[in-house]
Amino acid sequence: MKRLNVALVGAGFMGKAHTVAYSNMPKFFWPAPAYPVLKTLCDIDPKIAEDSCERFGYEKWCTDWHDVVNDPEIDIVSICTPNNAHAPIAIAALNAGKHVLCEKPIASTRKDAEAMAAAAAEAAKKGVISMNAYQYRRVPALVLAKKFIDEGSIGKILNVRCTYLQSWSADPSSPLSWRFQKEIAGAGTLGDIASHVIDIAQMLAGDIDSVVSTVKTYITERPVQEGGVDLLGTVKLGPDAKKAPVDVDDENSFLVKFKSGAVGSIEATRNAWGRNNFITVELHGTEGSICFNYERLNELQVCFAKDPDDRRGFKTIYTGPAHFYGEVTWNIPGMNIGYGELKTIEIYDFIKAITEGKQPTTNFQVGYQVEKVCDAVMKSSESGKWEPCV
Ligand code: SOE
Repeated sequence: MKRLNVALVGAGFMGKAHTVAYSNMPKFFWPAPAYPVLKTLCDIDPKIAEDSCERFGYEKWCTDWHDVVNDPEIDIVSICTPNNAHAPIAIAALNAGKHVLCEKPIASTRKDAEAMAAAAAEAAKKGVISMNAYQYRRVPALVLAKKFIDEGSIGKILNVRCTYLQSWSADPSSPLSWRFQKEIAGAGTLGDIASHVIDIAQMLAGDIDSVVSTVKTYITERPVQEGGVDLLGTVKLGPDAKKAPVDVDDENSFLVKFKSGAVGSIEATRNAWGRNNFITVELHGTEGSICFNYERLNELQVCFAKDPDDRRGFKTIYTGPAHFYGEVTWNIPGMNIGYGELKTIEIYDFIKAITEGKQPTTNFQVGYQVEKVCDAVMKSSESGKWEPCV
């Protein structure tokens, strides 16, 4: 079996997720399209790099990403760094002929996103694959939703309502990690989580044409976390800690018009007590409706207009062996999948794209399209007007 050497850049939360997925992919998908070999782990902090190398099972570690990009042995670069490092690493890796899986949002600025999409388009001519980690569109229930839509089961889509609500930053004593700093993250909740539902909305209903938005920052300063490691609200700092300003959004809500003529709304916040990974999607069509909530990710609700008046209502389909990759994850109804399996499915699609030489559905052009919507959301929050996503 063909073997592909993987280099991971950034050993935080997402680095763990990518590693688990590379390791597990051949355990679920066998024969695998190719076997990922955990070759090099790179992190700017030498202690973290050495420790994570041992823990995750990579062969070696380094602290400078140029070393992996220049290493002829490396086939794949998985980028799990803060957002402002995505562009330099991804562009150098693509130019060096490495396949790149990059965490979302694609970049911290629109300019970087454009440059990454251009580098990916050039590299694609030589069979190099680019992918953005918009894994939620691969939840089997959402793949089923797309199947219903493509088959015409809910008719013409009229309205798409999406939310992504979390609570991990609702406590003002949660530290100021890079996710609250514009220079590093580019945006707050908008790039971090609204981007996921923008991707899902566009996958289901086609490209968004224009938006009108409101963007809010509720907690304008946070205690400074020495070392800057992103602990996603799992630590709280006391009142004596030095504070620094937050210059990104906590919450954004926007109305959207799709190119198809459908309309809808998207709302995202990380300050919603009681909501954890509350990705919801509700679509209304001329022939029915579809409803999804990630907190119950193995379920899809559907309602068909053609059902008799006294039977019409939402029914719940439990996803399992009969659905997207269900026969290879856990092939017994009701075993269910979670975040780990979802990232594994994403890695399978990535490795398959590499071996087949076909760009995946979440390639850098798609990541750039999401960025155009985010850019229009920020513009509209300042202009107070509908802004085109161009
Ligand atoms: C934090 O909001 C976060 O880790 C996001 O960065 C991820 O993209 C999301 O999947 C889970 O929450």
